[in-house]
Amino acid sequence: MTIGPNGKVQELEARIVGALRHRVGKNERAAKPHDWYNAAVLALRDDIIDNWFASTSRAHEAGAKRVYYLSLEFLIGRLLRDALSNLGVTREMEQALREHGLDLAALEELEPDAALGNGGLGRLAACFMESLASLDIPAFGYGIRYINGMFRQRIDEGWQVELPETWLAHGNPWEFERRESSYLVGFGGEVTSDAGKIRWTPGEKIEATAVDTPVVGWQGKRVNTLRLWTANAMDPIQLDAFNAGDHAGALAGQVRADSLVRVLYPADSTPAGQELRLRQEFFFSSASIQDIVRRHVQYYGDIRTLPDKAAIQLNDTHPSVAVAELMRLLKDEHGLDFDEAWDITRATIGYTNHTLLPEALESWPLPLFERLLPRHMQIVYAINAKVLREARKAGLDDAAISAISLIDEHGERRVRMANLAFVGAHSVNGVAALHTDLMKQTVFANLHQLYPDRINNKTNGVTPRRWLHQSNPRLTSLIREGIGSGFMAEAEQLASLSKFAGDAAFGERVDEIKRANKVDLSNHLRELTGIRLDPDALFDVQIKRIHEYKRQLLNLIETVALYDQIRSHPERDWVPRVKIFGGKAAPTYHNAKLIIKLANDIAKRINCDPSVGELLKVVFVPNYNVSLAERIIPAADLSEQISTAGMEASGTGNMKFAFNGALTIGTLDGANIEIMDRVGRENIVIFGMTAEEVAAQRADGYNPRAVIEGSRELAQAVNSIANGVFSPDEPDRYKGLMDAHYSSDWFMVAADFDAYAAAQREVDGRWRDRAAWRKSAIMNIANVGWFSSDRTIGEYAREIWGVL
Ligand code: 4GP
Repeated sequence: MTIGPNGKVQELEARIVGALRHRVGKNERAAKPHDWYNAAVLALRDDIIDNWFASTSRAHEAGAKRVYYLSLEFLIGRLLRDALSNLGVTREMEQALREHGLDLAALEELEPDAALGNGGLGRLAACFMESLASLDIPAFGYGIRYINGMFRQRIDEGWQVELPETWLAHGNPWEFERRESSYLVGFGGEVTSDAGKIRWTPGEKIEATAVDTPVVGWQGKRVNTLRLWTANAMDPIQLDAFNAGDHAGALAGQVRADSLVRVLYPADSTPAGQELRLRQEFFFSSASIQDIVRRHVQYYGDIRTLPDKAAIQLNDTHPSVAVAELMRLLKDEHGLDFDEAWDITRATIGYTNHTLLPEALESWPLPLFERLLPRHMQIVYAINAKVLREARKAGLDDAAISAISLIDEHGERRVRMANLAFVGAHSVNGVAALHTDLMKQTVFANLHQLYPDRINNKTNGVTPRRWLHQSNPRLTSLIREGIGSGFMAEAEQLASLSKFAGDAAFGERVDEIKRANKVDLSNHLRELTGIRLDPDALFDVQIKRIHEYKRQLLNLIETVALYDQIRSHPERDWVPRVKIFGGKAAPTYHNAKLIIKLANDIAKRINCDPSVGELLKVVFVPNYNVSLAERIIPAADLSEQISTAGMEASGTGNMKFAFNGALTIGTLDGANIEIMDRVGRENIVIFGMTAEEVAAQRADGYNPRAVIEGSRELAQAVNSIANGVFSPDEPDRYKGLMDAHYSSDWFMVAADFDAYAAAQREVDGRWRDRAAWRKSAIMNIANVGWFSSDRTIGEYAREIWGVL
């Protein structure tokens, strides 16, 4: 039985009740909302499963090449709305539930966010999974089924407090455990050689078991698999120890296995530097590679054809060890010689880099790597020998050879995971044009010299299904009215909206929709924070991980400067603004946590100051996650994308805002540049130094003190923060943070401040001209279709994976 858009509500309703009774084990009288939620998912899931089987058989029968996306993070968020809308049965589900007095929107709120990612990299992986299914490309995502995922952020007295996220507390009706798909993953032990045959005998083995979640593409065309690994001890309980009274000790093996899948390492662009992290990386890479190789041999018999049937993409360096693991399986288990194994490995693997921040380029102390993975260490040395010989032959000098080496010889020896991924892949891509150029010029300059054809660009994208259709139904139906529904599958059709750019009536409707979204958000934020917002104010939003390079501080300091100006010149015609911030800080990142506290301190002071009244409000939204983003983005007027040029690899939030008609205020960084090229310079507010200028200033000896002292507004704002105006309970709280701007200011907040403040006043000017603002909003929506992840995945598919 399949429910199509015209399917019968009754059928679905009967299925929900059946699931409630026979699978959840409750009748209608006893059922709690959570039971209904589970029953609704189970009823819908039956259809998804049928499509899932059909998709798998189709790929199998066609002998199709599969894409395997290896990622330590999948920030998928909630699935119910996504599945309903991609299957086209939202209305039917609404009606079926209404017959039992239930509201679908309320049930959707019961679904916990699957927060298996930190930020951009993890959310990109989720968008890619949806686009792969929508483009009908057979694909598996491989990752870890974290029991607690990303931490939950609570704000206590303005400070971030991290709590475990218990997203699995009520079970997870979306997933299927596949006990039969289990693999042993070894650690430590020793390597011996017997008549030339190498044998690794691990000292410890952990069992990885697959847990599968279906990923539904647009209109249910294809259902792919997100396969997340969970860990079990070989010997979950040692009965002799238990019987001897050592109850905890008897369970130690399972606890050790659990610790591998307990938490997502809460770092974004900062090094993890922990043994546990390397163990997690190897655990999921090994299980995934074993699974891929097993499937290939089972289907096709000959491991040598692997590159014809499998494309493995490494999402950043976290799965780099997969290069060595694939080599090990090909050599030690399948008996290939080194060169043949190397050709197959390289032809199968691609690598995506997501950040140039030097501290985020993973490397592991050599003794740690060797102790945990003795066989892989040998393989890394063998690969290194081959690469360095090639480099020598190509005439590279000692400095270049030392930069290329998989072993970092500066100080304590370390294994460089980015270099391993680079040499082990046939394609290495950046995520926006500028980022890709900088990869060639900076971190990978020498590898690029040796392998000049390897680096390529694939500018990021986001799925318009989740980030327009599902999160902004009002705008979606207006667009539909104007240009039909084709844009959902082909986002570039949005271009026809530009014919409405000068249409006053259409512009007013866009405005009304924005206002309605702002009213909804204001109500939600009032519940969350107690702060009342005026939906007629300009909603100015910066939501993303908290990091100094993303420069939330630039925004906060400018907010303080604006506060000072409003108080000094109350007679001026100020544009009422709501400044919305949200984001998590890595728990060990002191300055990022201090920035959160500062945002809250500034909010506390400004929001109750009658001299600014409704002209300025500041909100820090606690526990920013995918579901909150879905509420906030459709309600934003202004999107803050203000990183120091050259530091934000791409950004994807910038694209989501533009899809929803917000104007961007941004630097010439990451994908902002490409957004500007497409929406037009007159429909975006660009300010500040270019990446080249940043590099030149740094090289010339930047003097932030002189800059601060030369800018009255900046100096006053920095000094008032430094002197405790916003922290009377602890006047020195921000002294160090602000002093750093005088002495080094690595992220060049001071250098860009005046340009940023001027750009904000330009925004005010544009806002006052309502017709022009609406036109710009429409031109943003009309011209960002290119940033659909369908386009990005199409490029990967054709140019890297060879599957389209
Ligand atoms: C992020 C980058 O910071 C961001 O610019 C980019 O859009 C995103 O990846 C997806 O490519 N990096 C991370 C990370 O999230 O953990 O390094």
